[in-house]
Amino acid sequence: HLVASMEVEESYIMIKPDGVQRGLVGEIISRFEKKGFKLKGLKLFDCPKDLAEEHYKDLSSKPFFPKLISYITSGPVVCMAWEGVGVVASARKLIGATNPLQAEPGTIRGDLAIQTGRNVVHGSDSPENGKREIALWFKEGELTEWTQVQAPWLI
Ligand code: FUP
Repeated sequence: HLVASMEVEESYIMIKPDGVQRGLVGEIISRFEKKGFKLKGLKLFDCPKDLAEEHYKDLSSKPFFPKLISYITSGPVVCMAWEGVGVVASARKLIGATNPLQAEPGTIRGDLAIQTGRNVVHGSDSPENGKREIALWFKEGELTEWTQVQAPWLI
């Protein structure tokens, strides 16, 4: 059927420090969990400055870069690796537009945030970046391979 021809991908999803501070961790995780994607890695983590800079290196010339780095390193983040068919684009739909005021109601940012600089969650923008970011944020042994027993009902 339809999904059989589509690629299984991985997306790096991160709850940013404002999401942790505001007590939104469970709410945000549940959106991906209920959708049916498979969680392969999860940790609460204090992000060092050099890792934040590497993660956002494509934005290093932007005027907001220093503020972005101090935001991401201002408190613990929740790092997640999610797997599934089409997970990269789907996660970005669940997350909503970068500017939360433009994000549709029903999306995480549309429901839970106001400011671009406090937009509660990150999601990889391509399958390639999904792989790159998961390798960047997780060490070997921190990711778990497992079989989702409900898969026949979800796929
Ligand atoms: P997104 O993929 O939606 O996370 O958006 P970008 O990769 O374009 O931006 C990454 C982060 O940079 C955003 F989540 C917030 C921050 N940012 C700003 O602070 N100001 C901007 O004008 C654009 C992005």
